Amino acid sequence: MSEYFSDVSKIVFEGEDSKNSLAFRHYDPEQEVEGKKMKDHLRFGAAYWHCMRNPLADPFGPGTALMPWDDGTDSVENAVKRTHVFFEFMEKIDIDYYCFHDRDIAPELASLSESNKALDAVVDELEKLQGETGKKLLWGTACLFAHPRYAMGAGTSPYVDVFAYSAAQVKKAIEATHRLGGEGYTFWGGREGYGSIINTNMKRELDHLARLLHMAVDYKKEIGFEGQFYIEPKPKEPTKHQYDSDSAACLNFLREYDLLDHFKLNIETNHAILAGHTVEHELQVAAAAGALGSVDANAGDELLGWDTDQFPTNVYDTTKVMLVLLEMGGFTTGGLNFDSKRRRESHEPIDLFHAHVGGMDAFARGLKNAAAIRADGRYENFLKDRYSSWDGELGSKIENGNTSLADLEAHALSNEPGILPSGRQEMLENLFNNFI
Ligand code: XLS
Ligand code: NI
Ligand code: NI
Repeated sequence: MSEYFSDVSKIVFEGEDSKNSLAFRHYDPEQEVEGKKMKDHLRFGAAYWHCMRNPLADPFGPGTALMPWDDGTDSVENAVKRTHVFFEFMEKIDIDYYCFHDRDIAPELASLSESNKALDAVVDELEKLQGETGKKLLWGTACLFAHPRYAMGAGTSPYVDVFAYSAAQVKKAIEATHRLGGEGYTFWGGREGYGSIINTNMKRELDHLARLLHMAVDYKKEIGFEGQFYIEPKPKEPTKHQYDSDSAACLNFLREYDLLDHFKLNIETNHAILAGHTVEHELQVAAAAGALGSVDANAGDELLGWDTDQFPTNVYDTTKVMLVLLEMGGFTTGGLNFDSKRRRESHEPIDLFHAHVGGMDAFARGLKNAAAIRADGRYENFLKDRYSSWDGELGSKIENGNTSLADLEAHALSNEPGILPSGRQEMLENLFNNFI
């Protein structure tokens, strides 16, 4: 394998006492937690778009990222070269999975058929590299938001030719994902929403989006693709409103259009914050519906109101995420994909390593903390106890749908609630802190 990162050797676990900034202090891939290896709990993924294609521009200035391997052209040769850089990166950072959009890995050329041909050529190379290294595709997706044709949406465009073009791109991206043995395929509706409701037929746009997803489900069956379909909620940006705004809105959409059996959710931390939720709220809503599939691991900045896609470093947050995941029994097809980018000031290639080392260590600590909280049992017991009145005869009758309002009136007349036990929020917060 060629050496594009010649100043970095393979990152290894050195333990908490290590002073080496390019070593893991907590992420020990083979260490077992709750009877499973850390790497199998966490299933880290690297995002092709942020690692290889993000120039680190912001609204006030162009990109700063140094990418000495990239000649800046739209040639297939350049695209193929990037795959080698990316695989060297994954080898050295010790990440097993990756995710891509069709247009990250291969250029968009003058016509759809040329773009398809370019995509095929790059997928050939990725297939080879996966075979040589054992790296795997967590999920693929189509970029239905960057090109000006998608300025008004893709599956929700007012224009039928745009809808058809997006369907063609989805078809091809599912094929590419299938060829690469992808464990999933994500639909993130980057512009499936509106800038203003004044020029929008919301009902018609939602009907169309559901049509697109139904066709994708049909096509998946037709070609025998067994990967999991995901929808990734996000409330806004750059739209004023996106239809897949949060977990609850996605689940409602999937139910309304009879798609719930075919989709799970891919939850992103920064999107949860934009929706006015915490990530653990979004995860719990998805998990309660049996629809928590995968996680785009990142962090937002409380003082900035947009999707800053920062690397996760807050151990408190990663602990909460890992608690939900452990409660759920862990990932099946999903993983923790770093949908995260370096700051514009962190423009050197080596910053890619620092960023991922930090994210991986933060999640390894989150995993260990969450397992310790579960082993301790006090938190779980408190919750169990808090709801224990529901475990009695009346509670079970209500939960099983065997009571009427009149029954409950009869009960209430002779059982008025007295002073309730405390919710003990502060005590529980203190308890949680003991494990951080
Ligand atoms: C952007 C989204 C995007 C999806 C994949 O905000 O997070 O990166 O994860 O299309
Ligand atoms: Ni994302
Ligand atoms: Ni995002």
